[in-house]
Amino acid sequence: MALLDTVNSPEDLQRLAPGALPWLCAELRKKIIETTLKNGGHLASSLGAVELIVALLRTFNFREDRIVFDVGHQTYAYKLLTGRKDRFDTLRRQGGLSGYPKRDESPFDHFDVGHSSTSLSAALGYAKARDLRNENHHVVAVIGDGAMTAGMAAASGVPGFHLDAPEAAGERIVQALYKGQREVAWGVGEQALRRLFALAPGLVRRGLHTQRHRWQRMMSARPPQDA
Ligand SMILES: Cc1ncc(C[n+]2csc(CCOP(=O)(O)OP(=O)(O)O)c2C)c(N)n1
Repeated sequence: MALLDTVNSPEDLQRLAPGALPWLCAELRKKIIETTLKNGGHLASSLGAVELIVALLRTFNFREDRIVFDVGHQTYAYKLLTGRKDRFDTLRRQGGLSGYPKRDESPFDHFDVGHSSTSLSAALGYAKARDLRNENHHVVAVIGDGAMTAGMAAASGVPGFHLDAPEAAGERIVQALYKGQREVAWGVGEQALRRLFALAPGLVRRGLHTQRHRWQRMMSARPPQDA
C-alpha cells in the first residue's frame, strides 16, 4: 500500500501525478477487498466506484462542495481518501466506521443515506438551499444506473429524465451517473422480464432493443464540457 500510505487527505490526492492514479486505484481496491473479506460489506459497488471517486475528489473540494451518494454503499474509496484510512479496519464493526455515509463520522459526509434513488431529489434540495443563501459551492449527486430506474429518481425531475429541469428551476447540480454490470442483485423488474421472456421472447427482445437505445441516448446526453 505504498502510495495509499502517503494519501491522508483529498489535498494529498490532488498533488499526485495523473500517472500515479491507476496505482492508487489498484491499492484502494486491494484495501477494500482485504477489509470486506474480514468484515463483510458491499464489495462490488465500492469496487465499481473507485475511479469515479478519485476523479470527483480531484475535481471538487468537498470541504465546501456537497456530495450526495445514492444508496451510499459505494463509498469505501471515499472513506479511505477522506481521512478514515486508519480506522478502515473497523468498517461495519460495532463502534466502527459505518458502511454508509454518516455526517457524524466525517465533515466530508454531507447526507446520511442507505436508501436507493434518493440522491437526486436530495441534491436538488441542497442546491436550492445554496441558492437561497447566495452561496456558490457545487452539489454532486452520485448515482448508479440501477438506482436511476426507480420512481423516486424519476420523480426528482433532474437530467436524464427531464434534461432541462434543473436549469429551468434555477438549481445547478452535477450528476455523476455510473454504470456497473448490474445492480447488487437482479432487480425485481428484471426477474419479471426473464419470466416474460420465457413466454414471449420476440416481444421482449423488441422492447429491450428500444429501451437500450433510450438508455444509450440518456447516458451520452451530456458529455463533460471541459474534458
Ligand atoms: C428504497 C430502497 N430500495 C431498494 C434498496 C436496495 N438496493 C440497494 S442498492 C440498490 C441498487 C443499486 O444499483 P446501482 O444504482 O446500479 O448501484 P451499484 O450497486 O452498481 O453501485 C438497491 C435497489 C435500497 N437500498 N433502498
